[in-house]
Amino acid sequence: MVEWTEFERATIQNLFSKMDYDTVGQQSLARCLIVYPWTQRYFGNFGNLYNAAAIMGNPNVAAHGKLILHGLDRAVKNMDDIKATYAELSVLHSEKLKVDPDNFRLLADCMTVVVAAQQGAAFTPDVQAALQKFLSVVVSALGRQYH
Ligand code: ZNH
Repeated sequence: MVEWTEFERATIQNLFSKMDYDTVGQQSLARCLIVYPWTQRYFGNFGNLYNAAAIMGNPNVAAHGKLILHGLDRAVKNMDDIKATYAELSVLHSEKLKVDPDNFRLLADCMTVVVAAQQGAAFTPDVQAALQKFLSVVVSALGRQYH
């Protein structure tokens, strides 16, 4: 089981409680699709992903980014059992959606950039470390059911 310090718990709860899921979700997924165009392959039904402006303005990207953030919220609320929380979602991404698990890390990194840009000076090394640890646990849990 993953151990969390009081600081890590407080930091994750604080970051997510203040987060605008619509904005952070949309920006994180859009950045991922722009910086790593290979990830677009999973979203063939999303319409126009022709260039960065189209991706930024695409309502399907915004809606799915928000959905992913709400998915992350489940880990925030179950920090002591992220593995079990994502067991089903991991099976879905592996067996049905066939999303390469490397992509979870790419999205997590894009999200870190978005959060850091929003937080400014409040994004200290300790905060960054806590967020990175949290997202690593999420990425590992989502990749758990792949074999
Ligand atoms: Zn995912 C879906 C979450 C990442 C791709 N997702 C999904 C959902 C959720 C999620 C919740 C819904 C499900 C149902 O319906 O049941 N994701 C998530 C999370 C994450 C993710 C939390 C991280 C963090 N994904 C991801 C990535 C990708 C994806 C990275 C790629 C690249 N997903 C996806 C898809 C889908 C999903 C494709 C399906 C969509 C539709 O349906 O359309």
